[in-house]
Amino acid sequence: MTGRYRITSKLLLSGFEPFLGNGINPTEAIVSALDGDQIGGVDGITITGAILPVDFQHGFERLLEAYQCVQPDIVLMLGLAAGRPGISAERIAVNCDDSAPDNAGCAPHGSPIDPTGADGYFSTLPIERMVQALKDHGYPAFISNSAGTYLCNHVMYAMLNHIRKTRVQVPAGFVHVPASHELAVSAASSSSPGAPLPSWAQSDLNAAIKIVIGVLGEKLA
Ligand code: PCA
Repeated sequence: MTGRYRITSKLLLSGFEPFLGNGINPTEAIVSALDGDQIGGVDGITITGAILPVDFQHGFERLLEAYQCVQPDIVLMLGLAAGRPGISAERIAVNCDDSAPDNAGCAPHGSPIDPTGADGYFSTLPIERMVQALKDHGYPAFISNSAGTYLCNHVMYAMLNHIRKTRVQVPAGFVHVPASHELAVSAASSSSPGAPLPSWAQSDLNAAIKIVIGVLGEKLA
């Protein structure tokens, strides 16, 4: 991230509904817990939450609706990356949908998200500082160089593409979170035996995202 934004800011926080074999999406619980919160006092960040459908046709539509309604100063998108051991700040989104079926049964094979868009967009959030702050608070975190080619990459790409094409200065980016204990337990009991998913307490996931938002609220030098 290279610009500045006001100390008093509106942050749009998105998460997703459950998808594929995951009966729970911990990002839904994070967004519900933080919706309406003010982080950093009266001069801090006010959070508005949006839960998106895991649907190539309607996922970004829902995010854009919330974006246009809230007119946020910052956009932080969240998604579940079941199997990853820590919080991962995504570096880049690519112009490609290529995946297993979404919740509406749509399984794209290498289609561009926007045929007129750039091949990729870098996150405009301070990903290094976000990861460092998480580690400083004792939470495992890392930068990820691929958000995949499913819904998370799709909405990250589409949001950054929209921001670029409308020539506004709104920092935006994506953070993947690991499974919650609840998801790991339900996955272990519903699928074939194997190592359980790495998982975190939901309260730690919520706390970690608050730390990330705290970083976004710091005035950039
Ligand atoms: N994770 C999926 C889509 C929805 C979610 O929470 C992904 O990583 O693309």
